[in-house]
Amino acid sequence: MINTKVEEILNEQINKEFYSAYLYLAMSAHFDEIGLRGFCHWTKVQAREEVDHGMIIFDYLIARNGNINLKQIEAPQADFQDPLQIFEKIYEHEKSVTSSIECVAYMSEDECDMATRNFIDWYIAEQVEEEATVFEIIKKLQMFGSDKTILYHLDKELAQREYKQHKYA
Ligand code: OFO
Repeated sequence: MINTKVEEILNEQINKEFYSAYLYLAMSAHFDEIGLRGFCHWTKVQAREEVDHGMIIFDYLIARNGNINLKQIEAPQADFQDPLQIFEKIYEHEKSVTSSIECVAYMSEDECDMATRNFIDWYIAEQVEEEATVFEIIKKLQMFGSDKTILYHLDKELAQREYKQHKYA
């Protein structure tokens, strides 16, 4: 049986991961509208990964005989601007998710739940990767975003992203 405080923070984290999926889907729809198909694809793949992140915690809680307490998912914003502003928003969002994952790590340690402390390490590494990937795209957009030809090529590059399902083993 899992510690109740840890159970609660993991349920909150499931909600945050599904909210992330909603946010990326809203962005994907915007990119579709403005004809940036590669950006649309990239954010849609990210949305699928976020659903995986939520599901991994869901499966982990069940494996630990914890209670699932699904909360309401907030609606994401629907009005977006140019790709650079959107990716800056993504970066801020991912930094906040990193902080909440770190809170899960702290709480697991505080409550001497070493299984969850070990489990959450995968998320800590994942956040480092996500922040780095997003920051890389921001740098490209900052340097070349106003050049439509380069934006076109960046759109082609983002269209190459492949979805790989993340699972709780
Ligand atoms: Fe789940 O990694 Fe982004 O939010």
